[in-house]
Amino acid sequence: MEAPEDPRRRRVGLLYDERMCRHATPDGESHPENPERIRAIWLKLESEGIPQRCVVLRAKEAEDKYIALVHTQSHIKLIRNISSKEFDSQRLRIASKFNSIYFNKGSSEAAYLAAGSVVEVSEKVAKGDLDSAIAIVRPPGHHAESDEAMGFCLFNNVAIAANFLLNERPELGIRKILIVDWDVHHGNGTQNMFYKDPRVLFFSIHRFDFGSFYPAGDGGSYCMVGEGAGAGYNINVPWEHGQCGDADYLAVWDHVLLPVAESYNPDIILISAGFDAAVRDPLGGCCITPYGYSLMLKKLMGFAQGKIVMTLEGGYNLNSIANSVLACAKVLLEEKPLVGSIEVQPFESTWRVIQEVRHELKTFWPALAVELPQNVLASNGRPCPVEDAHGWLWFKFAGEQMYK
Ligand code: X5A
Ligand code: ZN
Repeated sequence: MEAPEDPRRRRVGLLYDERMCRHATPDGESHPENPERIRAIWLKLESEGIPQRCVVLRAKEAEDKYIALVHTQSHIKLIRNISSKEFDSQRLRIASKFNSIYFNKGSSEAAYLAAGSVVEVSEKVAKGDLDSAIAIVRPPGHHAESDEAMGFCLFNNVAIAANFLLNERPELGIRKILIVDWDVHHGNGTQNMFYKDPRVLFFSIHRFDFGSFYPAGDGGSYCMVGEGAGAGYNINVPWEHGQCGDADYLAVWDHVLLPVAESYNPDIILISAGFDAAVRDPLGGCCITPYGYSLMLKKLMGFAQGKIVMTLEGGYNLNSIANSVLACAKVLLEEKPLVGSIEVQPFESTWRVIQEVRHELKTFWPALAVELPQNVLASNGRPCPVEDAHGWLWFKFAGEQMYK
């Protein structure tokens, strides 16, 4: 006889599907957004016995009518057809019209599976069939605009799922969605799709470097607070430089995100969980540790009755992303109390950014109106470990050029 299920045990959905590995560069050129990313994550979880403790799901293709909630017909048509034979000779030329995009024979299917997977797990979490879920998908989604593939993203997976819950499943009672985008890049596509929509509070924390970091421009600035009915429901936390790590992110959690989440009281949280702000990521230049990610996630579990869907976005160091997702899976499974410590203080620039964001948004969120106490602000910049081409770790201060 089977042991009765522990009623307190968390039901965590875990979605992975090898078919999403078929999206790859057309001639095998190396690329950071490659199939090994999701394989590495899955292998790591398997080696730690995580799938056995989760509800494992396979991917399902999204229906066009759900994709059409956020994308134009012409964009859907392009992604649907790009992998067909007739497009064989045109794929390279078409991809070159977009910013940081490649296509091959597997791209269409992978794009539909990624979007459909996030819809699927979001519906199950919204229903209560699952407490929370992790969707290990690619291609990623948060740069995709309604009529444009961009930044390795074809369909905006998380935006499609959010709109699906709001518009197609009103009976599930999801009226307010918090999207937390902790990918190191600004989630421009998601921001634009919900810019006037108060039913979605979009929060993105990203490297900005005064507008020079990808996707560059003014979109990721803290001045972008939403428009019309959506005013106050778009929050950007733009880092001035790289090297931000656990202490910086947690300071923003404590002094921006959590007070707002508390007032907003979301019905579900969707995380655009890129892991390219992880230590040793080749693109991000930040240094969040697996422990940092687990704390960031744990602090969000206090909202929306723990209804959380994590969706992979970027993240390009295979070891870093695998260990970070593992740490997050353990948090969702409520394995044991978190152990670890954060040795360093936030950068001075972090406090500056936090104060700017609070100032910009305090008319919408009274919890942000109080001045931060002086003792909280009194801290100094500190070095951050960075790896050189030979695998050596160096300590480098913000704004300092690495010795060559
Ligand atoms: C999803 C993601 C990054 C695109 C960088 C292009 N995209 N240079 O992390
Ligand atoms: Zn990214």
